[in-house]
Amino acid sequence: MARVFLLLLLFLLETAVFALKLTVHNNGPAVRGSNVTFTATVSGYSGENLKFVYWDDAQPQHSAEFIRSSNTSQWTVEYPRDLYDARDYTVKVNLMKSFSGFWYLVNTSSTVFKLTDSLNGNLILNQNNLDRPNNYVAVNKTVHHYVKLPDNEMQFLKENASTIITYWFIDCMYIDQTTDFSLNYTYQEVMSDHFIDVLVVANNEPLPPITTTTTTTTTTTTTTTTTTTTTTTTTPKPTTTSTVPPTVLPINVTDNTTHTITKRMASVIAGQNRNALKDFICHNSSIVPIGDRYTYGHYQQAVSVREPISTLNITGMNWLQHGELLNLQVKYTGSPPFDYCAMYKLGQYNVTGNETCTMKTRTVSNTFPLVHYFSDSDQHTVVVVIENEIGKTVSRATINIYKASVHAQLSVIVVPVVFCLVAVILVVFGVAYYQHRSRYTIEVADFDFGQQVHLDYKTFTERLRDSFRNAFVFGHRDDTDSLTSDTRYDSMS
Ligand SMILES: *[C@@H]1O[C@H](CO)[C@@H](O)[C@H](O)[C@H]1NC(C)=O
Ligand SMILES: *[C@@H]1O[C@H](CO)[C@@H](O)[C@H](O)[C@H]1NC(C)=O
Ligand SMILES: *[C@@H]1O[C@H](CO)[C@@H](O)[C@H](O)[C@H]1NC(C)=O
Ligand SMILES: *[C@@H]1O[C@H](CO)[C@@H](O)[C@H](O)[C@H]1NC(C)=O
Ligand SMILES: *[C@@H]1O[C@H](CO)[C@@H](O)[C@H](O)[C@H]1NC(C)=O
Ligand SMILES: *[C@@H]1O[C@H](CO)[C@@H](O)[C@H](O)[C@H]1NC(C)=O
Ligand SMILES: CC(=O)N[C@H]1CO[C@H](CO)[C@@H](O)[C@@H]1O
Repeated sequence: MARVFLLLLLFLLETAVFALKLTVHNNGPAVRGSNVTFTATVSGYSGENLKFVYWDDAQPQHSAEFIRSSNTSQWTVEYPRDLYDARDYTVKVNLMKSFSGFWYLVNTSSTVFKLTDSLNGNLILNQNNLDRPNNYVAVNKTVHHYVKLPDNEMQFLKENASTIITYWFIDCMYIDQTTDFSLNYTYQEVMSDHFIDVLVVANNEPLPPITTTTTTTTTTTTTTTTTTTTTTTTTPKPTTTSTVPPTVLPINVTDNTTHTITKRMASVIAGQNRNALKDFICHNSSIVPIGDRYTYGHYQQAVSVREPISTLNITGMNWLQHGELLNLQVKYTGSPPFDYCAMYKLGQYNVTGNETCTMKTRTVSNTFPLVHYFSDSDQHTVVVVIENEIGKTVSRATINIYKASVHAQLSVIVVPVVFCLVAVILVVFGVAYYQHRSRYTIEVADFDFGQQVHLDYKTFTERLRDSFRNAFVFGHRDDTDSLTSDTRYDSMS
C-alpha cells in the first residue's frame, strides 16, 4: 500500500516538475497506398529509457511501441489503397518512463495526417538550372518543367507501378507525354500568360484487355479533340465557357508502347462523365476521372512569360568638375515593371552580382536618370541594380571628379609661371653679366689702386717702355736692376 502511494507521489512529481515535452510530426499528406512516417521528439530528455506507444484511428487499426534510449522515435505505416479511404487520420503517441520495472505515462501527443486520392508534390519550373521562385519565366529559353513528388510517394510508385506517364497540357492543349515527370518547353511570346496542366498517371495493376467497342469510342473522341485544339489555340487561358469537348487526352499518339496505355486511359475516361474530365484537365476540379486502378497526380500552374533585363547601358559625362551634378542615363531592355536603385561607393568598386536594394523605385519605363551631387572630389563608383520578375542585373559606372582649380592652373598659373621663370632667368643672367663686368673693372681699379700707391711712377706701359729702353738703349747691365726692382715690388705688394 505504501509502495503504491510512493509511486503515485513520484508520478505526480515527475509530471508536474520534470515533465518531458513530446511533439509528433508526420510527412503527409500522402497518396493512398504509400507510407506515412511519424516522428516523435522529446525535449528535456536526460538519458533515460523511453517507451513510445503509437496507434492510429484507421480501420483496420495500426499500433506499435518502441523502447528507445534517445529522445526521438519513428514509426512508418503503409496504407494500402484497397483498405483506406482518402481522409484525415490521427495518430496518437504515449510517452512512458519506467520506475522499478513499471512503465508509467509521462506525456501524450497526437498528429493529424491526410491520405489523398491523388499524388502530392509540386510542379516546378526550372530555367538555367535554377528553380523559379515565382511563375515568371524568360522568353525564348527552355523551361524545364518537372513534377517533384514527396520521397514516400516516389518510392510507392517505383515499387507499385509498372508504368508512369506524365501528360502535359498547355492552355488545354496536349503538348507531350513523358516518362520522367518532366517536359522541356520554350515559350516564345513575350508578355503572354499560360496555364499548365499536368497529369501523372501510374498504373497499379495489369492492364485489362481492351474491347473493340471502347476503341471505337476513342477514335471518335480523337477527331473532336483535334478540331477543338485549334479553336482553343487563340484563347490564352482556359475559360469555363470554352467549347472544348470532353476528351483532350493524346489519343492519336503514334508511339506504339504508349499507345495502348493512352487508349486504355481514354476508354476509362469514356466510361466516365466527359464534362468531368474536361473540368479535370482544364479547370480547378477535384473530380477523379480515372478510377482506382490508377494512381494519378494533377498539377496546375500559371506561367507568365517575360523578357529578362539585358543590355544595360549607362551613358553621360563621367568626368565631372567639382560642384557639377552627375547626370547619367540608364537604358535597358526587358519586361516591365522594373525596380531599381543606385548605390554610390567611394573609389573603385567591383560588382559581385548579388548587390541588393534596400529602397527600390518602381518604373515601367526602360530608362531612368541618375542625378547625384558629390560633395568631395574623389573617384566614385555608381552601382545600378535593376530587377524585374525574371531576374536582376547589376551594373556600374566610374565617376571621376576633378577640382575646379586644377583646370585653372593650366591657363592662369602655368603661363605666368613660365613668364616669371623667363623673367627670373633674364634677371639672373643680367645680374651675372653686370657683376662679371663690374668685378672686372673693380679688379682693374684695385690693381690700379694698388699700383697707384707703389707704382705711380711705373705703370705697365711705362715698364714696357722701360724694358724696351733697357733692351735697346742701355744694354744688358741695366736689365738685372730692373728685374730686382720688379721682384722687390712684387713681394711688397
Ligand atoms: C531538359 O532540360 C534539362 C535541363 O535543362 C536537361 O537536363 C534535359 O536533358 C532536357 N531533356 C531533354 C529531353 O532534352
Ligand atoms: C494528332 O495527330 C495529328 C496528325 O498526326 C497532329 O497534327 C496532331 O497534333 C495530333 N494531336 C495531338 C493532340 O497530338
Ligand atoms: C483550386 O481549388 C481549391 C479548392 O477547391 C482551392 O483551394 C485552390 O485555391 C484552387 N486553385 C486555383 C488555382 O483556383
Ligand atoms: C547599348 O549600347 C549598345 C552599343 O552602344 C547598343 O547597341 C544598344 O542598343 C544599347 N542598348 C540600349 C538598351 O540602349
Ligand atoms: C577589381 O577587380 C580587378 C580585376 O579583377 C582588380 O584588379 C581590382 O583590384 C579590383 N578592385 C577592387 C576595389 O576590388
Ligand atoms: C553574396 O552575398 C553573400 C552575403 O551577403 C556573400 O556571402 C556571398 O559571397 C556573395 N556572393 C557573391 C558571388 O559575391
Ligand atoms: C506492382 C505491384 O506491386 N502492384 C500492387 C500495388 O498495390 C496493390 C494494392 O494496393 C496490389 O494489389 C498490387 O499487386
